[in-house]
Amino acid sequence: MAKPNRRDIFKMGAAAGATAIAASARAAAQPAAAPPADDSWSNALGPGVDSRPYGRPSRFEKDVVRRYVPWLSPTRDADASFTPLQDQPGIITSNGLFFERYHAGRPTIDPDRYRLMISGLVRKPLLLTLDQLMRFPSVSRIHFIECPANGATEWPAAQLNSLQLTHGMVGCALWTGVKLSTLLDEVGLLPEAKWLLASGSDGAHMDRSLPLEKCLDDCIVAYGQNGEAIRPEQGYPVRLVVPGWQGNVNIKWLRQLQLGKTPWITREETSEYSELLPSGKALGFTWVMDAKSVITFPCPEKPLTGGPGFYEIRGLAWSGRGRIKQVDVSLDGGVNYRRAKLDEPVLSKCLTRFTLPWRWDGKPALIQSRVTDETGYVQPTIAQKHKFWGNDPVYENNSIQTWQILASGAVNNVQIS
Ligand SMILES: Nc1nc2c(c(=O)[nH]1)N[C@H]1C(S)=C(S)[C@@H](COP(=O)(O)O)O[C@H]1N2
Ligand SMILES: [Mo]
Repeated sequence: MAKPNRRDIFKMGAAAGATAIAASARAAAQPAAAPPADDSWSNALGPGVDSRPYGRPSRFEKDVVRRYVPWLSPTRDADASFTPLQDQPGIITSNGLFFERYHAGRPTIDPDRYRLMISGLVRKPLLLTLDQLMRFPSVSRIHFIECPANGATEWPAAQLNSLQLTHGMVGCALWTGVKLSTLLDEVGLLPEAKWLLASGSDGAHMDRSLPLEKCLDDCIVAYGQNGEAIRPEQGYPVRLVVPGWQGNVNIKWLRQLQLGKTPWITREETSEYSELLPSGKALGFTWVMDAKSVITFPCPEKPLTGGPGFYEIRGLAWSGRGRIKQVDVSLDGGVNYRRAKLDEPVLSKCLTRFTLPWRWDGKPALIQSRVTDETGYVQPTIAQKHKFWGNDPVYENNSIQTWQILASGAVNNVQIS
């Protein structure tokens, strides 16, 4: 298909046909006869730098906020919120919109009193202040963090008619900090050290065991998030970033790294974050987040409002195993697929943006995206997932999402079995 230019886009809308919707779209798409007159904002001196020492989005963006599902959060303060992916234009999640997950709420940590302890099977245990941590050689990397419970409500059926609430427990940021391997080099690992326990200083003292191989690979003890200090929501002043692995091992408000011989098998590794399989056995340490993709436009929150004609289908794909190789988009519920275009940059363990030009004929459609990552892993259908996980799982729902487009342009969350 030739790349439509701007005029083609309008023409397609205008040529599209006879329905009432098409007629209103045609009206909306008519080029204006004259340029707009100066509005009030063009005739006044606006406020200057002093009025806003810390910037905020335009007040017209006030509905772009994190949201939560009341029945999933029975306590007064919701313990999980979701990123509004439908309003995220690129691969970076704004700090104010990054999803939150709290096991015991959000502590307020005084950076002057912050300490990071590295202990256990090491030659030289260390107790670091924040200033001392920041003196180490540093790196900056863009990675997503996703809670494995993202999409949990959608295991039994399509339940929540929302992109934000079905897929928004993921965010992607530029994390800056010290490579964990650098710190482990400093303390000197004893030969018996094979595992690391990372724990937080929140009321939950959330702690997870990590195999040394991953710790020495790409983990970051991070203090920066998208060009400023890590937000309190994300672990101020320091969090562990474990690229591509389950959100819950990315310990926030990090206070201790302990080296040992074997995994600790903490509460977070038994009563939580393990999954009962149909065989009756529980599967633990399912760290890697398998590849997932979703169409972010159109979606339930962003219907097709312009009638038939040209639209750009847009979406996000990510994999805990590495880079995205390809994304295929279906317009007919998974019968036929077209290859989408991947937007640069395509980075490892990072959100990747994809687009596909689409001329909507105004008829109902079932749109889906399916990602393949660089290891060849292909995003499964929900039926394929149920085969392995059984009928009542909680975690790891990375199945293909179907959005149903109605003739009105409205979009619904549906499940195709
Ligand atoms: N100390 C601590 N770390 C934590 C948590 C927590 O409750 N306490 N929640 C974990 C869970 S379950 C997830 S999914 C991620 C969420 O990261 P975010 O809140 O920055 O989005 O943080 C993890 N790290
Ligand atoms: Mo989580």
